[in-house]
Amino acid sequence: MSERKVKREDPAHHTTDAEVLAASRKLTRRSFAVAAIGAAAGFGLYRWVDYSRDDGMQPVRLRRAFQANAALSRKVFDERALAPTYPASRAENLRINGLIGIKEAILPESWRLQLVGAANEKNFAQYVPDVTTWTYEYSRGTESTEGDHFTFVPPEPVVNRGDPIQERAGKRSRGLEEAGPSYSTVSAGTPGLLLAMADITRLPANELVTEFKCVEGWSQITHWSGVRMADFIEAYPPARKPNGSLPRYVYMETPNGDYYVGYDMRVCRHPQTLLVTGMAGKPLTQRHGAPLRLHAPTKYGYKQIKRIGLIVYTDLKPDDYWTKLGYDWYAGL
Ligand SMILES: Nc1nc2c(c(=O)[nH]1)N[C@H]1C(S)=C(S)[C@@H](COP(=O)(O)O)O[C@H]1N2
Ligand SMILES: [Mo]
Repeated sequence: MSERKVKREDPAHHTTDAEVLAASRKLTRRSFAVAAIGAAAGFGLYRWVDYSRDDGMQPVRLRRAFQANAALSRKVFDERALAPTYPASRAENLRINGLIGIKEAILPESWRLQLVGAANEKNFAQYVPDVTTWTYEYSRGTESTEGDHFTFVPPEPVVNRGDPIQERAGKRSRGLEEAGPSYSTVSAGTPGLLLAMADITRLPANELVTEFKCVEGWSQITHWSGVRMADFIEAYPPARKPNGSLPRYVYMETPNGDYYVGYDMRVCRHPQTLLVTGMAGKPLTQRHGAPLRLHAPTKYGYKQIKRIGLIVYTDLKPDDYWTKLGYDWYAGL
């Protein structure tokens, strides 16, 4: 794996990889202590919690305890610290968990990344006056890629809930899953860039072997490949406000808008946050989020959106699927 060093100064928080590494080492021992306390507390809870959910998340009764822990872990695992990395030989096959927004197999050639909020967007060849007119196409059959079997689930009927965001001519309703529609999605007539995969894979390639942690209590060492989100942000920088400041947040959603995640800009600029195109040395499979998903190793799995269709740079704190259902926004480990 290649751990490319960031040589220039990071203007977002003035830290270099070396500083980040030093901070990370200092914090490791304390993280262990907290993990041990968490595990002890968790043991007691396991006996009375109902595990009826099948969406890859904790039962409701665990959420309150999780939120209390989150405030603590934020202090312990600073967002600038580096997550530990492992030799590729230790990587496992990541299980598939959570299919919100990706139940239908997308036709890869119909995929584009909509980017809203980039600086000088009209100067890009990929500029379009309305990103929302892009139509994603879905497969009518079944997709099977090397053990990752994708079963086609028929699209749900269009239900008009009277939400103006959903009234997009000829398009399926959005936000039909538990958390409902996102208030951060972009409305018709929003200009931006429509990026193809080549616009992303032209950026420096990176590999990373990290421990992937789901909030429901399992973790696996996973081998990722893709490009740094920080490099993406440098290639397609956010527009500054008149006072010169950069937007504080990044919003992402699936092409159908059903799953959506909000991030602090510094999380997206973290040197280990990747736009992932491959896993275990192979192209990413659809149920792991092909063609493009996020990996942020300082965050729990629910912040690691699979199948990104839209990225928005914004100063308004974005809507976030699981935060709406009671989970912590920071989702720090
Ligand atoms: N689009 C989408 N992304 C998602 C989810 C989801 O349901 N839909 N679930 C999240 C959760 S809770 C986890 S643990 C990880 C699981 O990723 P994996 O299936 O590649 O293991 O995806 C995250 N990203
Ligand atoms: Mo998860």
